[in-house]
Amino acid sequence: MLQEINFDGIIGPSHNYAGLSPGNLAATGNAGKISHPRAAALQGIAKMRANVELGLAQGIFLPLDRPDARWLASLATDIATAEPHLAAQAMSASAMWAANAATVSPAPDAADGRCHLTVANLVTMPHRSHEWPGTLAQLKLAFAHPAFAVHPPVPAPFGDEGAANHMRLTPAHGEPGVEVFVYGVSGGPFPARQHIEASKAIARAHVLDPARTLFVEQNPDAIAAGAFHNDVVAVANANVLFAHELAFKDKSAFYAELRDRLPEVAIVEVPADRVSLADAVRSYLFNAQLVTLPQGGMALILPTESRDNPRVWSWLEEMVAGNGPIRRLVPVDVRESMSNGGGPACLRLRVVADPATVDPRFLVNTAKLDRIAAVIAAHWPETIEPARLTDPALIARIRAARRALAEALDLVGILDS
Ligand code: SUG
Repeated sequence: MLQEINFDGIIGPSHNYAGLSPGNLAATGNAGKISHPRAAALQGIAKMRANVELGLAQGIFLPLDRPDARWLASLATDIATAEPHLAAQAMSASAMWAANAATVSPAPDAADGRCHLTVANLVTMPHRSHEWPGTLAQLKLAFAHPAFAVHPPVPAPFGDEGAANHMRLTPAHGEPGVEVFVYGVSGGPFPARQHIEASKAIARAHVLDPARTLFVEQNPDAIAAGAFHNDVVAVANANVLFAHELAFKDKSAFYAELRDRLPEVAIVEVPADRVSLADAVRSYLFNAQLVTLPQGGMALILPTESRDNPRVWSWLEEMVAGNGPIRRLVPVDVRESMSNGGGPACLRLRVVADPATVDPRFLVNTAKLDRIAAVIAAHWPETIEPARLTDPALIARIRAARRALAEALDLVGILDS
């Protein structure tokens, strides 16, 4: 049976704050701080465990090999001699944000009845531009079953940041849906990372029905306010769209098209006079996992930063007290990831599929999460100080930690990718 599976990126042992993403205000604001990779990864595991306990299907992706020696070699350097900015880009644990791993179109939307995944090229940010080969290797392994079609990245220079700029609305996960690709237009103070050419190429590759595929421009004001991905200002699940009033450039046209394609759509909009764009970006209330609970009703799995913001929390409490589709708020602590601009939704990639068709090594239950947590507790560095980022002892530890995890999960085959 088709169901939604959330694949979280396990937060890698090189997690650090290098301030690599202009336009991502948390990341640039926290540049140079000491990071806590072990606590970070355990926060990610706790989020997954809580979701499993809610009855949701859960999967994982492994951290990539860092430093990325192959990428540095392609730049004719290595970690011992690279200039500091290249060294930091090679060390990034940014693959943890699995919402940027790929764009996924579930089988009911595709003309050939397969679930399509296109790995994101992430070309806009140098530190993320070398993620895709390692990510693609894992996607090919996890989704090797003929029920899936795994595609290579869209070529540069067309920027693609994956599912973070893609929403699917549908009466039910297993039924055909409307796929919404949100793109940005360059010209503002920060880069527009998702290009319409990339989104259209993906829609073609995924053999989507043009009548049920929408291309919607993100509001340039939202990008300028720090919404470097659409999932910082909007999230969809089943027939519900939860969005900030200022998320889209022409929201009336978008909402009208959506209502035309999916009359049962429920749009829950947060007004700008209750929650400003600045508060939305600071609190990440939209970077929530909007999930359908097995017992019915929807929950928002959101960062504790949303609860800590009185304007955001009071709006959310009013919302769940009303008669809308979202019935429950579940705050989770992912502070280490949040400090780099990655909330609960950034950390996961949604795949609608029959779990029996997924390589079981990429699926988890609480017992397996306990095993992963034990590996993290034993091997992940406790802290990383920016000045020590390329310390050979630290690098050896980071590599050994990833190897220990791959061994524990019977996935040593991915170590070289
Ligand atoms: O691409 N941060 C990531 C955060 C990605 C969040 N994902 C979604 N919104 N789906 C980014 O900006 C910061 C790394 C650093 O600065 O060290 C970083 O890459």
